[in-house]
Amino acid sequence: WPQERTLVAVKPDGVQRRLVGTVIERFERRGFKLVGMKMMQAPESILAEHYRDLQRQPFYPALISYMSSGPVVAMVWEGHNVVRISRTMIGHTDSTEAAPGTIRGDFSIHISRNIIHASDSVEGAQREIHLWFQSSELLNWADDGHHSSCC
Ligand code: YYY
Ligand code: MG
Repeated sequence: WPQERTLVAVKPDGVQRRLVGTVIERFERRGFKLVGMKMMQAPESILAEHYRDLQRQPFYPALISYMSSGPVVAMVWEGHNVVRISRTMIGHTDSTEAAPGTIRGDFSIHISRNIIHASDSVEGAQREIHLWFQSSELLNWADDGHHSSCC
């Protein structure tokens, strides 16, 4: 069946705190497949579209400023139920509520510096993947067994 995909992004505070490797390790260890990844200074045009539903929130200007404050690492992960499982793995938006064992629960103490983004629905994931990535940047590679044997 067609595999589900989601957009995950390590936010500027996660990059500053050298948590990119930790995030990748957790997603790989869970069993998901990395099909796209890039480091970028997120343009305001992408951020405005990405957070379009939050434009009227009081924290919106600070959110855009924070997301523009340094590079992010955007990734597309693939696998069964990856959207819902990723949300569970990153934890509650508000660090106060984020359970230990989740990425936010292990590494964040404030909602405005919560390390990581993950899409919150399958439809949202499709929208965000197309917003952040060209289709040519997504690699549909096959597991061929070489990683577990050979040389
Ligand atoms: O999807 P998620 O990131 O968990 O939360 P959203 O409700 O989509 O909000 C996006 C982003 O906005 C959140 O990760 C931090 C920021 N934010 C904030 O700074 N203050 C709030 N009261 C709510 C959200
Ligand atoms: Mg969200």
